[in-house]
Amino acid sequence: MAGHQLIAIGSYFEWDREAMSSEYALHEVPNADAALDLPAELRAQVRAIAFKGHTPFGEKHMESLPALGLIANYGVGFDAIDIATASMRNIKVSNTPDVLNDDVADLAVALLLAQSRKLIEGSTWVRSGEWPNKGELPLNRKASGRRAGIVGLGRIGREIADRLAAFKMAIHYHSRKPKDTPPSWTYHADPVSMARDVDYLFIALVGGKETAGYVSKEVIEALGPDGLLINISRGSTIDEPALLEALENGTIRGAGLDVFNNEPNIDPRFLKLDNVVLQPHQGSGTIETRKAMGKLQRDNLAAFFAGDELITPVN
Ligand code: 8YV
Repeated sequence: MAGHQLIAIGSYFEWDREAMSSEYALHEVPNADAALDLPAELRAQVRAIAFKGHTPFGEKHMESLPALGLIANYGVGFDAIDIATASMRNIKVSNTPDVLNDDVADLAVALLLAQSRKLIEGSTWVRSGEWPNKGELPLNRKASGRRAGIVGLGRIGREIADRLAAFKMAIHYHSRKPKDTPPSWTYHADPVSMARDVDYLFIALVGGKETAGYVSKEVIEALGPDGLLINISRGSTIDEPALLEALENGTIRGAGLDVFNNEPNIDPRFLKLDNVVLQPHQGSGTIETRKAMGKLQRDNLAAFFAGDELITPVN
């Protein structure tokens, strides 16, 4: 159907494409730079885009779309979008928070369990056919009942903490300000002191310039040789070279990582480590949640074109 012109940047599922093309005159491009090559006549008419992915969308892209009023982001994190420039140009930005909290928090816990209980090694042990010869898997480590620290107690951080509380863990957290939490949870103003006091460090920060390298070498070292670090936020939130060094030297026991710098071409040093569980940025990657994210993105587009308030505005 030909309604408003809509550029969809990134790779969408069939259910999203069908839904978008039933409402709009849809123009799909694989990334932000490809949008620059669309005909000038079309670009001049486009008032909204559906944005997906992690490659930067900045000033030159906004300049090439002179009528742009909305960037509807598919994802809670909007670090790929230059928000300051968008705001300066009166371009609204929306995202897809909350609908993915459960999945991302589930994956954080799964990474901890996979790391502590050596699930990947256990699976290989069985599949290799060597179980009868090799016998029992070498003993792993107890996961429940220890001390967990959450860096960033936002919506996802809170879901992680609630899950860990059910694993009988003592909950510590670090954020800009203390939050309304159960009285037994411990607030830390300083991430280094928190890392010193916990066994597991979960990173649930918002990505972007403000949090780049926030989990510093000092924080990682403070976690200590029995510590595990789990990151489901953005690779950028950690000093990645310091993390690699700590994993290589055994300064910490291990890590569970769903996010990296330069995805999907991650630092090959990660591939040599046997104390890390690696995942391909799949935190929100369930059918249910991805459908909900697409719907929320489209609901924001519809609200914009109807002249209504955005449902989940960013700026
Ligand atoms: C991605 C995510 O958006 O929501 C986020 O911030 O990182 C993910 O859900 C997903 O990879 C789709 O691009």
